[in-house]
Amino acid sequence: PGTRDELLAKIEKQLKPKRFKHVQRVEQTALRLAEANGVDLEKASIAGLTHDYAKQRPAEDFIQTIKDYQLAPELLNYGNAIWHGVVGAELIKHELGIYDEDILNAVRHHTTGAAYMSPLEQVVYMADFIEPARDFPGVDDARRLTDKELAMGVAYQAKHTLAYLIDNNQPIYPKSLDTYNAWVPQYP
Ligand code: DGI
Ligand code: FE
Ligand code: FE
Ligand code: FE
Repeated sequence: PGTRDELLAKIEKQLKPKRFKHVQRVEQTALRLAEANGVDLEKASIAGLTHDYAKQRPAEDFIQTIKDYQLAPELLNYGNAIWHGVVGAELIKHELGIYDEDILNAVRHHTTGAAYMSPLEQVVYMADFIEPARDFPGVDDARRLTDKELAMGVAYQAKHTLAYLIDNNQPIYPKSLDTYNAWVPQYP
């Protein structure tokens, strides 16, 4: 992995300035939520910085990676929105040498969530949703709930995202539905 500066330089090379600023804000927000929830700060930092590492890669890179690492073929039915986390984690592992499965799972699940999410995964999922530049109807409710109880923030995002996707006639990745079922009835 090398030093933090080396990691930052590799991430910066992959991202346009706007996206690079976003991942730095997600890191800061993840650190704050990690501190409040007893989560490992170094893992929160690395997961926050790397979560969108693959966001600007061409579709061919993801398709090749799905084949190379024999990931679920159903992934081919989706696109960048799903690939950059799930498939991006493999690129992070092999290009950045980050083998920590806690960090990789936080990247894998940052877009869709999952039925089971470790506290680190919850922190990164929420940090991406509420980082200071996020501005959408409901973001302040999401911030307030997340500060009150991390799991309530997770439930809020799961419901909000599913409603948004349905409203926009988007395909639902099954894991997004799993997240809704696992979290929303439990933290209404
Ligand atoms: O990468 P970011 O923009 O920081 O945020 P993200 O990774 O959380 O979300 C990327 C996009 O993924 C966002 O526009 C919502 C979309 N998305 C989340 N769940 C699903 C999804 N898109 C589809 N088609 N299906 C899903 O289940
Ligand atoms: Fe993302
Ligand atoms: Fe997100
Ligand atoms: Fe993000």
